[in-house]
Amino acid sequence: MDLERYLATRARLVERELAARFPPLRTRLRQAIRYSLLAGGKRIRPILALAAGEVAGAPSRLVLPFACALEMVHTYSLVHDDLPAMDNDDMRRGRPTSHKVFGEGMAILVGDALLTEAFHAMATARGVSAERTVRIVGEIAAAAGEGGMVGGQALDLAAAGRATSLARVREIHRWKTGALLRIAVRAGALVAGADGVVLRRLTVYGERIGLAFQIADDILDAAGHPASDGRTDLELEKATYPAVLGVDGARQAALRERDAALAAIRPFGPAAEPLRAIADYVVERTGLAPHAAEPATPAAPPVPVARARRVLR
Ligand code: GRG
Repeated sequence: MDLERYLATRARLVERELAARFPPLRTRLRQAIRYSLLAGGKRIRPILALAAGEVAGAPSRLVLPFACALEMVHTYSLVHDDLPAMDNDDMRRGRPTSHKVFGEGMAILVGDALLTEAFHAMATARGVSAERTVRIVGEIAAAAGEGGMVGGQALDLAAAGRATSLARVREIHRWKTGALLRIAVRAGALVAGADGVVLRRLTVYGERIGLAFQIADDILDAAGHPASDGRTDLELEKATYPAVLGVDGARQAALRERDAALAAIRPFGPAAEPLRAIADYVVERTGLAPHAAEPATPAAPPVPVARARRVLR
């Protein structure tokens, strides 16, 4: 499959929907929201939701409000994470951070608005039963909140500058980054009404891919890769895989997570090709990982990961 094309079409779908939800307005708040939300970004969370929906049998138009909600939650977390009280970053998605352009107060409000509007988008989604919607909303709230992303951020702040163990780093990553990626996959499946073994397998995929993604991000950061803008983990004295295992150990760990993700979705057939290609891409964006030893679908042509890297950067 052509991963580049797949990612580009799905990202366009998400971009169009986000732009339609936040059309230009004269207010400074709307300008600031659009500045951060429509600034590019890989859109990996909404794309995972759409891809999991395809595996489980949900049309994109039904998954889209939930996919966009995930991107809104993610963008709010980036805007708040960049604030002086947190990572104090000047650059995000290749441009000056929200607080640098609009001021700290407005950047806080951008995050507040995006988080709230994410739940508005899900509550007003059409075509999905109220029961399913409530379940997805509850799961996204849990993944974003104290027991997920925000809790992980708190652990991360507390761990900065201290010696830490692999178990602790894994826990921080699972909460801070993994929870949202995991629920992105589950959300797509839940829109389709997936349950039982399909949901379990997709959940394992989401968990493993979430960890692989964060480890890869740690490696890129340690290597000073241009994909990771802002201040480095080293400067911030963050708990990372390379800090605990070294870069090679971290790479091996990312590969193990990728392989576990691929194993979880092995029975799924051609509809899962995008998820397989994304799993490969997630570790290959570190530039040093080989393909999975056992191709998931032997007949499938190699995924053009080099080109996909350009799209996702
Ligand atoms: C609630 C303030 C607050 C923070 C939550 C997710 C998070 C914790 C902070 C974001 C900062 C950060 C660098 C987290 C690591 C996760 C990560 C790799 C974020 C970048 O995600 P990408 O690569 O970014 O998907 P794009 O720009 O492509 O969307």
